[in-house]
Amino acid sequence: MTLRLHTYWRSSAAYRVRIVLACKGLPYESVPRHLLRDGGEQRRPDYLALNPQGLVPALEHDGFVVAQSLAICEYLEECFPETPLLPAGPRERAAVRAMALAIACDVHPLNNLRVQQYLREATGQDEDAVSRWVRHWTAEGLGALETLVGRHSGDGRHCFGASVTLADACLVPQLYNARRAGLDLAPWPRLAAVTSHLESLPEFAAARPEVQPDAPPGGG
Ligand SMILES: N[C@@H](CCC(=O)N[C@@H](CS)C(=O)NCC(=O)O)C(=O)O
Repeated sequence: MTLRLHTYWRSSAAYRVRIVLACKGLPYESVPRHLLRDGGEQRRPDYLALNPQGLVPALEHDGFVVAQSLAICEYLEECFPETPLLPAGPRERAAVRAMALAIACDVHPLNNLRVQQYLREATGQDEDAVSRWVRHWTAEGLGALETLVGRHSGDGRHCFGASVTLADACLVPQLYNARRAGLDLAPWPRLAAVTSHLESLPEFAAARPEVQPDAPPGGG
């Protein structure tokens, strides 16, 4: 059995999948796709043949290719159900998915590289305007998530209940992005506490951008 993850060290969508792979104890090969070099390796024909969207991550599993981080995570959950990352009941699963999707569908896409590039290059926004855009949409999404985690966390250390779920695999990379964008996490104490606990777990540590094989020395 072989798993190959097309990834970029700083991609928060790939980071979600790396967390899930680590939580499930699945060894995999990393295939780095540098998102900035030469106009973006994710836009090269060989990669577009795998993922016509030209976005990382994509996963190859014994020749089967799947893109979209949450589709990948759900696929892994179904193929490798040990260490489940979704709870048992339909309502509980829906609650976890709703938090994961709030990040993956409503926060992350607005702040993605190609969106920021479009704002700069096609609409002529300066760095300050682009940063305000990123911070605005991130803060709005995280504010709602703070309330949801207050409702669903069982121990103040996980988004839902008292064990790691798909929502946690989405939260930690998004807070990594929020810190990169210069946001102060003080308005979201629950999210900060959950993230601080999760980042101390070996599975989450192994998925960190700075320890990936394609990370530049010193973490960029
Ligand atoms: N919804 C997709 C988003 C994937 C995505 O946007 N990936 C980013 C990196 S985090 C990317 O490849 N960006 C390249 C670009 O914008 O050109 C997923 O969850 O996999």
